[in-house]
Amino acid sequence: MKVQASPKLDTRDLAIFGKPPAFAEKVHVGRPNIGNRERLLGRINDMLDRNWLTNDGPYVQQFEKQIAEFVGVRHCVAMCNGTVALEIAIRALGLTGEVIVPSFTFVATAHALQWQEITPVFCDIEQSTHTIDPAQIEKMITPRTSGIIGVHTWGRPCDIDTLEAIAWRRNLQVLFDAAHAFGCSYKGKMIGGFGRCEVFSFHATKFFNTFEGGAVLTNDDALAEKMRLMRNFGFRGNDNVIYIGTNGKMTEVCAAMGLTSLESVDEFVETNRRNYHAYRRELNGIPGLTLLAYDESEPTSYQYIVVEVDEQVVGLGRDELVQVLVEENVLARRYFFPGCHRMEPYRSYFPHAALTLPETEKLCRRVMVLPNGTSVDEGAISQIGQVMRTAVSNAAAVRARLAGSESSLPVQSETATRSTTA
Ligand code: T4K
Repeated sequence: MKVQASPKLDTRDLAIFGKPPAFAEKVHVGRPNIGNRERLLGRINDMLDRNWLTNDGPYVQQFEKQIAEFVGVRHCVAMCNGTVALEIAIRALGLTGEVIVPSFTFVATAHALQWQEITPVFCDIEQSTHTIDPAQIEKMITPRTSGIIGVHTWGRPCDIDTLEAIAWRRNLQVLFDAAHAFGCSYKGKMIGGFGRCEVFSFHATKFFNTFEGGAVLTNDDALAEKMRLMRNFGFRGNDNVIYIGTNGKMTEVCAAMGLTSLESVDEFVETNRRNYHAYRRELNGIPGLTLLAYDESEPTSYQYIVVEVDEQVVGLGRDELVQVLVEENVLARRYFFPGCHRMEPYRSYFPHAALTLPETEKLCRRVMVLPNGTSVDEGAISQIGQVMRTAVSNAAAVRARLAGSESSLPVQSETATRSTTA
């Protein structure tokens, strides 16, 4: 990544005013971390020599063992991706009818339910935590409710104790979408061991990746056994299918990447941590911008650099600020925009859902995520911070300029957003 020489100290230095972008190449959110290439290639060569490419091969078995040890949980069932892992976990737990989930999540959480004709019932989040609001959950329980899926958004655990207590009291199952939360912990215990089970994603864009991949972790022996059957068509031994199943297997090459990533996991976290603190320094004191904080007394991955934009204070909306950054080749992302409840098929099924999700609605309009990981360094972060500072300090001029230009973002204005719920 090459930072262009000129600092962006003045409005006229910004790319939206026709100056060269801050970065010669695009800087992405979710650029994969690659560990030791030689060790990865060595493993791939061994795999090719063995001529064993998938179907519970030696790398997958080793990967499962090491992940289970890392997290401190009895079973890790590796899968081809996080979405299929969620689907299998949901099915193995026998969830039916309705399941309560936050709408502020990646759409896979909801799809994994709806794919099996289970209705995701969207619950609001707490503004301070960005995770499901336990106080709202109770109001959404009906006789058809079979479970709750909490999402550890940004790797910050949801209120696990309260969710488990509600589930116990109301005789519901609780599981966690921990796609963001590998390497994070809750009250001193690693995420992976809570609820009936927890689901990780190891997609390329996660700080710890297996190219594509996921896993379900559980301390429940019978549940783990059931999920192993389900991910392999229900086969127990040759020609003996004892259960309905699908193909959820992780391949050997993905496990090879996972084993290699695991060797570098501390390094990845340290890079993220350093970058997070650099962002803290750079964004400090910019009025109206709040960088989401991590609880540093707990292990965390520091993967997500989440900024909330208060339009009233900044004088620019989140979308405008994202547009300024995109023109500088910084591909900041609007996370979980516009919210699952505004995506199909949910938008058609529940046209009035927004009325019960005020905090989700607000957050979807305010949040953006900035690049992190091994592909950015302090120099790049300093330049990104400078662009944001300059844009905010000159909000009126920036807004006027953007109003006269074509937006590259598929912007859904607040007015347009509201009208879809009416
Ligand atoms: N639950 C939650 C809470 C999740 O966040 C996710 C996944 C899931 C469940 C499901 O897990 P998986 O089935 O995915 O394992 C990405 C990821 O595809 C997805 O894994 C992730 N969450 C979601 C939040 O983000 P996109 O649509 O943002 O990906 P994409 O292709 O736009 O890539 C993002 C950026 O990363 C791009 O700017 C380019 C860069 N990139 C991406 C890839 C794949 C690279 O530089 N190299 C690459 O190889 O969905």
